[in-house]
Amino acid sequence: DRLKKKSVSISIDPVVTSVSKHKLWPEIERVTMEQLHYARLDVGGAGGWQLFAEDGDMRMYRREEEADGLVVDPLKACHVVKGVTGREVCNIFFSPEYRAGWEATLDDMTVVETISSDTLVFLQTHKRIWPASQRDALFWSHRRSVSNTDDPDGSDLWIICNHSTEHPDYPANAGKCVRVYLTVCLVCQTFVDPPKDPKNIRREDITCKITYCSVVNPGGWAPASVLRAVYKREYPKFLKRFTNFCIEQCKDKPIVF
Ligand code: 18C
Repeated sequence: DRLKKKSVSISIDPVVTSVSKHKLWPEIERVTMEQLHYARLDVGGAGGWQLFAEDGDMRMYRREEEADGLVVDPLKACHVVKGVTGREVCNIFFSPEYRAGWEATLDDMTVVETISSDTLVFLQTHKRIWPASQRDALFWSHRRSVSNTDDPDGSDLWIICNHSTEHPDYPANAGKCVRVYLTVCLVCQTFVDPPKDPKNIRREDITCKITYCSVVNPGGWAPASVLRAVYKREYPKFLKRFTNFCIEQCKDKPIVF
């Protein structure tokens, strides 16, 4: 009987194995789960979040914070979008082919490493804001779904986590750009109302709840007043533009749950 048990073969997906052996994997795992936890915390109470933008169902909160004299204000935003699923929204946020369609601050984007189909490393250069230097960002981006046992009405969660990293071929501050350091997450959950047999669900029955969190360290000198003004203008613009882009992309396509 013992011998029989030993001969049972276990098949391990080679892609999953190689991802989990990548040197960044422990960090990707830890930061993604930390960000998910952080995104799910309420903005009320002792967190000190102040509402700075509101438009329809969109709410944006920030905390004024500095690190070594640089503005690093954390941002947390909530939005509710009809007609799209969390999986669709996360797919558009993650996939390189859509980025230029919604990321208005972008000058250039390159995928410098494919760790897995759900984990990429991006190098981006962003538009310059006078009088500061142009910025670039090098970060891993990871997509995953997480089963959701806490909320019986909602579906599983989808999360994209972006976090700055290093790469020997792309050192920071080597050219004209100053490197920014970011930790960003987008967490989405789909709700169907009224509850229906899955094959009869139409886009108008679907709602996607979005939480977006971001901390960006500007990496070098930038006047605080200009930076806070850019922040106040660009984040609401981003979330509206991005969610409208998702609605447009999905509207005539079959629903992807
Ligand atoms: O999360 C978002 N996008 C993802 C995919 O691109 C990813 C990238 C985040 C980039 C973070 C910001 C990088 C620097 C931007 C420079 C500002 C350009 C503004 C141009 C205006 C004409 O996670 C969505 C990101 C939405 C970004 C909103 C703006 C954030 C500003 C934060 C300040 C950063 C420091 C800028 C230094 C110069 C300021 C004087």
